[in-house]
Amino acid sequence: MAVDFKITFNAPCLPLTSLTSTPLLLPSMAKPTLRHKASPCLAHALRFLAGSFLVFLLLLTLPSFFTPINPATNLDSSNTKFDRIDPPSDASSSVNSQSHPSLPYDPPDITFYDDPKLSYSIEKRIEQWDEKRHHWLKQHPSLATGAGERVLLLSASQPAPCPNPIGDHLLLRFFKNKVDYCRIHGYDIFYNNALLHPEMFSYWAKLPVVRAAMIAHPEAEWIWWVDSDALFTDMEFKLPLDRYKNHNFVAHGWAHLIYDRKSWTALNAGVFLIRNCQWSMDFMDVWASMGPQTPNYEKWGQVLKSTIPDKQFPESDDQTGLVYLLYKEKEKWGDKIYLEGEYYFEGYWAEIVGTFDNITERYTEMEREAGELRRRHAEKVSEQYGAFREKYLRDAGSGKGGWRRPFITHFTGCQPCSGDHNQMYSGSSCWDGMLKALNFADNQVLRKYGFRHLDALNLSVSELPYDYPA
Ligand SMILES: *[C@@H]1O[C@H](CO)[C@@H](O)[C@H](O)[C@H]1NC(C)=O
Ligand SMILES: *[C@@H]1O[C@H](CO)[C@@H](O)[C@H](O)[C@H]1NC(C)=O
Ligand SMILES: [Mn+2]
Repeated sequence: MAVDFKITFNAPCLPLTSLTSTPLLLPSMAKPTLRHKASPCLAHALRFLAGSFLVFLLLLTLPSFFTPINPATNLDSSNTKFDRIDPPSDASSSVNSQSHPSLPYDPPDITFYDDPKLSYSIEKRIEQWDEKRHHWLKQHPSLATGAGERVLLLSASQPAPCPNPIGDHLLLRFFKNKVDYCRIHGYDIFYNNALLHPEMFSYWAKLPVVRAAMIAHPEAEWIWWVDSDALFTDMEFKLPLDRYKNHNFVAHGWAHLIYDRKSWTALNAGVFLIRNCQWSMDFMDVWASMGPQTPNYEKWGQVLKSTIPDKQFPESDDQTGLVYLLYKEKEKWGDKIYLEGEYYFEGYWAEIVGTFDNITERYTEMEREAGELRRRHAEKVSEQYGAFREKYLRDAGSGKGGWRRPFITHFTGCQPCSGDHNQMYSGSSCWDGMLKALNFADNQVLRKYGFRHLDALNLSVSELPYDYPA
């Protein structure tokens, strides 16, 4: 037992899928003491369960209790045909258990949550996270199925109202876009607008959120950070998670720009995927140690500025910090970090916005020729139509120069909330660009509701004709 545990503990972070076959272990010596301490809680839980069971029995004996006011609903719930079209409750069918997890069920057994020493704060180290998480999953089998692929999307903005008069409206639309994407693909989303660490402001604020979300969501394998100023401009595209199975951190970037040029724009830290595992906890500890909450913040500013020559401002920032870690500690972190440069994992808006019109035209043309893409359908089955489209996109390329819809468009430098955009751009290019991107994305969503924006910059909509664009 102890030997087994040791092996698990020493193993590097691996995708959960490769770990589910091995027994899920927690230090067995920790259990009895915790269990002992928590026994009053257990008794309480049992009483509660017994109580619930009684109520349940009572309800079973009172069928009239269930009779809905609406007879149509009653018909539905007592219709035996309904049972037959339900997917079989096969444990190997992850789709089924993912869409019907026993959400409210938390067994009374002790988990890492019951450890009073566990802290959600980024300043407290967490250890043996892989074992803790796997042990929790073992106790929540309905959530363990499919956990290796599960993604939680995270985004955030400041706690106070935006200084830019249309800032909050823009953030609302950026947020709506993320909610749309998550609903279409069955992902959970957490939007934070509290500063979790008072000193970790601005671009540093995301690290405490990612850390807390990992603990709050042991059922999620990946935490996907997407900046508030980034939006999905291809609602169909799905992350190629399989490609990242041997990695724990994914960002848009190019290795040669890190190792040859030491450029702070060699990657972008505004969108990243991070695996929910101990490696990531350790990596974030190191990454966050360059932040404003540490006594070394100023020193790190100088170190980063002197190591990364094109860094533009003296304060230590998360993105340059990441480039620095890859450059200086490549052996330590590099082989678990995937720099995705093949598609717009996130893309620079100024390079993208001008391509929307041509892309729209190409897609419209494609749909004129392919009836299967024009067919109206329920939003829930959207992914199937995204998969249909792939064969028409074989020559579309991806990323710069291609005509596939860019996956994520990032309005770096535009600062929708503060309105304090980089002087490189005119305000109107930023605002028009955002409106264009938001409508471009929204049209892909509204279509499932039968409407579309006719104008790239106009909020009004009109109904889509049947068999559009025949
Ligand atoms: C859009 O397509 C037209 C016609 O094919 C082409 O001339 C133009 O350069 C394209 N614009 C962009 C931004 O790609
Ligand atoms: C948007 O389009 C509608 C309908 O075409 C029009 O009445 C309205 O004036 C437009 N709004 C703006 C701000 O251009
Ligand atoms: Mn950003």
